[in-house]
Amino acid sequence: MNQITLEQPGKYSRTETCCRSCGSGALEAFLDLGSTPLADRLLTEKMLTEEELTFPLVVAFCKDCSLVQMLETVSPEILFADAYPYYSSFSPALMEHSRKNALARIKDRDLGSDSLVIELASNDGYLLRNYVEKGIPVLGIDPADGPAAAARKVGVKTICGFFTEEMAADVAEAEGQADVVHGNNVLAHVADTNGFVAGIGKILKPTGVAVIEMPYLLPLIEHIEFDTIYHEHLCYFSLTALDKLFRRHGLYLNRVEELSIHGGSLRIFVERQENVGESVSTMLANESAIGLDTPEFFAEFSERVDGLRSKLLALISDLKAEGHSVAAYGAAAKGATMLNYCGLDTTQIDFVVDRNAHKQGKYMPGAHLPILPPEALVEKQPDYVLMLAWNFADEIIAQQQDYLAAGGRFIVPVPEPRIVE
Ligand code: JHZ
Repeated sequence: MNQITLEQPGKYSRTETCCRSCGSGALEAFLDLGSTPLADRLLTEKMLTEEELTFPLVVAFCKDCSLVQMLETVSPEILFADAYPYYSSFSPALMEHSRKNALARIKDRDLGSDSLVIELASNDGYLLRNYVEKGIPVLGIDPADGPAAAARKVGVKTICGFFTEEMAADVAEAEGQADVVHGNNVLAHVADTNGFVAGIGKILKPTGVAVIEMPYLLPLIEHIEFDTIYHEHLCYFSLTALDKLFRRHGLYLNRVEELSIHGGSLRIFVERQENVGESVSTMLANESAIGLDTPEFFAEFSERVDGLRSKLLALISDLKAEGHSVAAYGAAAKGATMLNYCGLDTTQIDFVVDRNAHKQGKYMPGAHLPILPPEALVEKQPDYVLMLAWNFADEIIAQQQDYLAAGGRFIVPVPEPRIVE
């Protein structure tokens, strides 16, 4: 694993002064969540005694192109290489969502054995395996070796590396251009936003389509999903900001769908010819009407985040004062932001459970909660469980009927803390 030591602060991050998309200097910071450890850098027992290096979590709005963005860029080698613990295949709901996505594209685009589907950030092959099953050639690209190895095991040809404009030219030459390019929850993660988008243009056939998903800024703000803010997420996209970004590279957002996954996401359909459909023009008009493209829209967000924290801390402190025990569900990256921003640790919360075997046996960054398998909920029967993976709350609550039947309760923290019995 890459070692981050306190002797080397500054070596692994830089603070941006210009917009990641348009290069303007007109950035206005509107949220400061303090300085936190890296959300997916889970700790081994040995690392618990070492001091953790933290990085600022400050978010700004670009007054020129409307892009909401993180000011700090942590080196991708540190964020995504060795020991990256996120494996997409642990969520049945995400698997189903991805299967439907692949089947729809096969139909829409009439894909067959002479087509090519490329996925950027293909993780453990959770999406491309659906094309492989239908005999459609695929290529996955992902920088994390653990998930890339898992993808190969399920028959997904995978290049382990960071997708860049240079890699795009090599891939197009060696493999040909793609009929469909997928990129789910990756655009916000890349430090060279423009290079990545230019690369998509290079690997896409003239008649091809890029189908890209990312969390949507509007529900993040409306539902106070502040915990989805962490160092891996450099951009928080509105359709307005996306449209400007892709147009700069001769690519057009012709269609958009709103999805409920990850607390509210967008799926954009990008092509090399301009043919903007009603779904896009309507959403752009709505963003402009509500002011999502103005700094005023974000003016009270920081206070609302503080308000959520106060309510959650008051609830947990009352429960503890009444003698109740509290655990948590989901060693999610967003869980790290929730715990660390709220200052919750092992003094209030005994442990966290997670189905991902790669996370079990480790500890949450900053908060140091031990990560146990989900069976620990029924074994230990804590009185309350803080739902850190609230985006999968319905699915998880359905799985935890035995815990609930024995008197257990969940605390769902966003958009405001509520108890589910
Ligand atoms: P989950 C992820 O963020 C990863 P995270 C990434 N940073 C990204 O961009 C966003 O999504 C969009 C577990 N779980 O996916 C699995 C169960 O244990 O919301 C995960 O560890 N049982 C690339 O990490 C965690 O919960 C279950 O039944 O914030 C959920 O993490 C289910 C459904 C999940 O995201």
